[in-house]
Amino acid sequence: MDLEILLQATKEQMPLSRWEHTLRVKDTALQLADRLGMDPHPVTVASILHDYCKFWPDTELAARIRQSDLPKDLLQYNKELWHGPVAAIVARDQFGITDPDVLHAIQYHTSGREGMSQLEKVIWLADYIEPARQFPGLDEVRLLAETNLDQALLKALENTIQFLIQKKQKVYPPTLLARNWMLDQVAQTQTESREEFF
Ligand code: DGI
Ligand code: FE
Ligand code: FE
Repeated sequence: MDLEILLQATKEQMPLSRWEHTLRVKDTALQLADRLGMDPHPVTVASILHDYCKFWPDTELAARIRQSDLPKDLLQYNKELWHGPVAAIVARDQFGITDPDVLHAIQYHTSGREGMSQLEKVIWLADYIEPARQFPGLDEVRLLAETNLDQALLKALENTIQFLIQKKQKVYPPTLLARNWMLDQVAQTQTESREEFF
C-alpha cells in the first residue's frame, strides 16, 4: 500500500485538527511499537486510517453498518462507536487492505474488545494518550504506557467506562469485556513474574 495515497486520502476526509490528531496517533503508536519490537508498517497503516470516517454524517455511517457485515448492535449504542467499524470496511473495500490485524485495529479502536492483539492494543492506547489529549487520569496512563502496555490499557479502559457511567451513557459490551479480560491478563502476568522470582 502506497502510504502517500493513504495519507492524502485521509487528510481530505477531515478538518485540519483531526488530521493533526491522526499524525500524533501515528507517531505515538510508532514509539510504542518500536519499544515492543513490532513491525512499523501495519502500525502506520492502522494509525492513518483509524479516524477516516470520524466526520462522515451519522446517516451515512448507519447506512454502511446496515449494508455491511458489521455487527448491527452498534446501532443501539453511542454514535461515537460507528466511525471505527465503518473505517475498517473502507480500508478493506476501498484501499484493498487485507491484513486482518490492521482491519481489526481500525475496527475496534474505540470499543476495544476481549482478546485484543498487540497491534489493536497499541492503536487503542496511542489514540488515548497522544500528546494533545487531556482526560482526567491521563498522566497515570501515560506513565504506565512507558513500562507496561497492559496495565496502561487496563487503566485507560477503566477511565473510559467510569467516564461513560458518570455521563449516564450506555457502555458497549465489548468495552466491558475488554476491561475484564485485561484485568485477568494483568493479574496473570503478575503471578507469572512472582513465580519467576521465587
Ligand atoms: O475518535 P477519537 O476522538 O480519536 O477517539 P475514539 O474513537 O476512541 O472515541 C472516543 C469516544 O467514544 C470517547 O469520548 C468515549 C466514546 N464512547 C461512547 N461509547 C463508548 C465509547 N468508548 C468506548 N470505549 N466504549 C463505549 O461504549
Ligand atoms: Fe476514533
Ligand atoms: Fe482517534
